[in-house]
Amino acid sequence: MSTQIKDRIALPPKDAQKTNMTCHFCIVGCGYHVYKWDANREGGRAASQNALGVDFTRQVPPLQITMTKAMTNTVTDHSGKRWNIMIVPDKACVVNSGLSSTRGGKMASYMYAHDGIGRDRLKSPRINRGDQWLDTSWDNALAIYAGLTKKILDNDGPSGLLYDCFDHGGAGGGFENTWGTGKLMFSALQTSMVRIHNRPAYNSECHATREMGVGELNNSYEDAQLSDCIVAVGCNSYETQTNYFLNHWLPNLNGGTVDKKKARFAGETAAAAKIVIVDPRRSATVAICEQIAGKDNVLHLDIEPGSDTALFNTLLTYVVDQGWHDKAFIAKFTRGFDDAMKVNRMSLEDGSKATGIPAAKIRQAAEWAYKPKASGHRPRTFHAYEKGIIWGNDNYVIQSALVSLVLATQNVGRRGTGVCRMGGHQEGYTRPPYPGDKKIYIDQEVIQGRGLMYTIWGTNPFQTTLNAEEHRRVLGRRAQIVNEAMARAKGASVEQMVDIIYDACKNKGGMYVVGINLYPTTLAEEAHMLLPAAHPGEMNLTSMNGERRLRLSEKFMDPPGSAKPDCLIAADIANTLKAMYLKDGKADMATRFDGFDWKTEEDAFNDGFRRAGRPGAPPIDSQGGDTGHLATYALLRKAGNNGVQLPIQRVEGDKLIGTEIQYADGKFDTKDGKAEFKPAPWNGLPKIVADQKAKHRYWINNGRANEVWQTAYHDQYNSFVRDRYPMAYLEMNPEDARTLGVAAGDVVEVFNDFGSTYAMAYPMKAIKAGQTFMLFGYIKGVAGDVTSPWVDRNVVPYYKGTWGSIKRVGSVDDWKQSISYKERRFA
Ligand SMILES: Nc1nc2c(c(=O)[nH]1)N[C@H]1C(S)=C(S)[C@@H](COP(=O)(O)OP(=O)(O)OC[C@H]3O[C@@H](n4cnc5c(=O)[nH]c(N)nc54)[C@H](O)[C@@H]3O)O[C@H]1N2
Ligand SMILES: Nc1nc2c(c(=O)[nH]1)N[C@H]1C(S)=C(S)[C@@H](COP(=O)(O)OP(=O)(O)OC[C@H]3O[C@@H](n4cnc5c(=O)[nH]c(N)nc54)[C@H](O)[C@@H]3O)O[C@H]1N2
Ligand code: SF4
Ligand SMILES: [Mo]
Repeated sequence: MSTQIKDRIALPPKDAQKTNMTCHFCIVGCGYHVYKWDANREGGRAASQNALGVDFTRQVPPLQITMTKAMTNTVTDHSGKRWNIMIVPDKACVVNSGLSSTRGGKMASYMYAHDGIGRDRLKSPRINRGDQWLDTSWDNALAIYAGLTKKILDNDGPSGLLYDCFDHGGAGGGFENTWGTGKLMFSALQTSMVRIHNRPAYNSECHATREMGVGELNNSYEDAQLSDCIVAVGCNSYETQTNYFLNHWLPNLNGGTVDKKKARFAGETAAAAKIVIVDPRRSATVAICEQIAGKDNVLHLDIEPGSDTALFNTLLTYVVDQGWHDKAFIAKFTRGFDDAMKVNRMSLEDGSKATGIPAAKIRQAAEWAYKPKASGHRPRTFHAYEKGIIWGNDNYVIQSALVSLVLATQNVGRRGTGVCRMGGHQEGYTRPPYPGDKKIYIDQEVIQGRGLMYTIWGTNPFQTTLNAEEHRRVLGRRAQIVNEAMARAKGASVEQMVDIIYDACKNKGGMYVVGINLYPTTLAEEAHMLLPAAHPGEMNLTSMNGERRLRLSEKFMDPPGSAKPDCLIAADIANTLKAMYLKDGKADMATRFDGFDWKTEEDAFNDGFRRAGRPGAPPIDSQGGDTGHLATYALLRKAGNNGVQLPIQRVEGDKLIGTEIQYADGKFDTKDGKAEFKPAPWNGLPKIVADQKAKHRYWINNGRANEVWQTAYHDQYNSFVRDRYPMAYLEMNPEDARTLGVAAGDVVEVFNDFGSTYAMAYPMKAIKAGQTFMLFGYIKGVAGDVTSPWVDRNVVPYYKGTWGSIKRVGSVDDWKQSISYKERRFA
């Protein structure tokens, strides 16, 4: 037995295994190196004696290396051998240049160790027999899963099979796993009753911009360093896309990249970038930009919640009236400008009224972003946006307004420009086409009692969906019907149990609920089966970041117990069904489950991502495009943490050559290659939301905090996070708090017509009167409980548009001692 080193960080010896890892978590996709070595050994402090090549015999100079205790762990493989691991940021990765973040820097601690933070990981399939959870074998779990699926397929057709599934990259995603799950759901089962992990239907976050011919990830992170102005809309990038902001925005805001601009754009005026931030809230990003760029170079447009469309229409009108738009570009490369202008035209006065922003400030923003520079060139303005408008007031219309403004000023396809999602997770989409012809609001199907079996795959709607309280109440009631039936079934065989479950679902309104996850999570409170999944590091996984950079994260350790990559779980399900249909003599059905004979995740990658262009292969939707087949694991391994930016152009020797910026040739993603302007009428708030606003006093804005990753599925076990945030916090205006008799750390109830939830009050000067900001998706205090069921024409929700009342409930004495209520903004 080795002893774990506790009093210091063990250094990797010279011969430690070194592999590449893209951070599991956010879109940015920072590059890391994983070192792994026998837990009985450690490297020496001399540079020649450790794999980091750093001299630890002297004080290490500042920023030479980022290395903390949280970046280390001791793991055990399936044979019982113990290994030390260290996961440190890669200095040579162009994404993060050696930076980590409070999330990515914890990756090593979050890898499974029996005595570590991840100790509660699912290690084997679990089934609920009505009153208790039992660990079981894959064979047993699959027999029930596939048995029930088959019974539903045979009797009711695929519409009885509901799925809520990830569609992204990074942990709980990746090209391998989107393909595996997609092939199962869409080609094999052929169900259209599928929603995506963060919205209640199978749709896009970016319908309008795609229809306009402008894909949402169209530049490189480097373009943020080359821009003259950054217009950041509804994104809090310091906290949510941290190293994109720190490594690519700040160097431009502080003037550090001016020489680079001069060299690149000879003859053009070049200066430090200015930034316009559109966010009703003074976010940490606003505060930090003011520090770095100076207040004079930061314009915070703290618009009325949900009024972005009015702002973009007003800016467009002002630009056109000044003659700052690019007439030649509009004429040659776009269509629909005149028609859009008829609808989008909005005067400064009307725009100011709708947004609450003084006309002078709107004019100022237009001058920074769109007025020709001293050299006569049009400014290079990068438009960044994320959930403040994606989950904003009518996603489709806001994006139509924003991208119309961008097209009129040709701020796409030129270096230093772009109109891009800042992004959430990394991307990793490769699936057969969705089999349905309309968007189905799956949550409402559940609420209305439809569907018989629900698989919740790498997501947790209890904490993250809209109208979440009602959704969970109904789902819980339906799950309980199945529990009662199962509890009465004594000594049933698998076949008998399947019949009992089916009867409870089909005839009594029940629903059989399966979670496929790393952890039991809050899903376990209602689910009937849990299947253990593996995450990056325990499998090989490819994903692409917000500049379409594709990387391979290499497997370096075993998953806990019998946990498996999601693509191989999908294959197991398909293969079990195939065998069942063959046994039944139904060869035609059996063939639907062909093509899952994968041994490894690489097989799934080759079958999915690399499929395009292969003769006879059925169509797929893939971010790999038609050159995806050029990417092999072997070449990606060589490409390391810098990978390749999709689409791949060609292979030179063993180097993949990618694409830095899209639309440089003026050819957009429409049939005739012309970008399309779109009318974007300003309609105010949707009625159902406006009604809540009229009735309830506080805007319950909601979103993310730097330290917390998503539903806190790892973080909840880490005292570093959990002690700081025992419950979702609610930032509120100090005067409002006083009026309500609420002190810092008090528990408050937030409620409206749709539900009620609880939060920990966090009074803060930066928050305006009548407004709040609640941590979303948390384990305790679910913001989604009070969001309305409203969705736009494409079933995209308005999570940010919530109004509620607030009431003090009580206080927790403990918290007053242990939790700081200092300003979260950089002051
Ligand atoms: N009110 C409000 N609601 C929102 C939002 C908001 O801003 N406000 N934002 C929305 C957005 S953008 C998002 S992305 C969603 C997030 O909503 P979810 O997708 O529900 O949240 P996550 O925590 O990302 O869920 C990941 C789940 O998968 C598990 N998991 C992690 N890795 C793996 C893996 O490799 N395999 C498997 N099988 N499971 C894994 C985790 O344990 C966790 O339970 O919330 C949405 N809901
Ligand atoms: N630390 C951390 N980082 C993350 C995540 C995480 O969980 N934790 N999750 C990742 C994921 S999946 C996602 S999708 C991204 C989300 O990244 P972001 O979109 O940057 O994060 P949010 O906090 O959801 O919302 C951003 C801002 O929208 C503003 N907002 C609210 N209403 C409006 C409005 O009407 N108009 C405008 N213009 N702004 C508005 C809010 O005040 C908030 O500051 O973050 C990713 N990065
Ligand atoms: S910025 Fe995002 S990708 Fe980079 S280390 Fe942090 S969480 Fe990971
Ligand atoms: Mo997201």
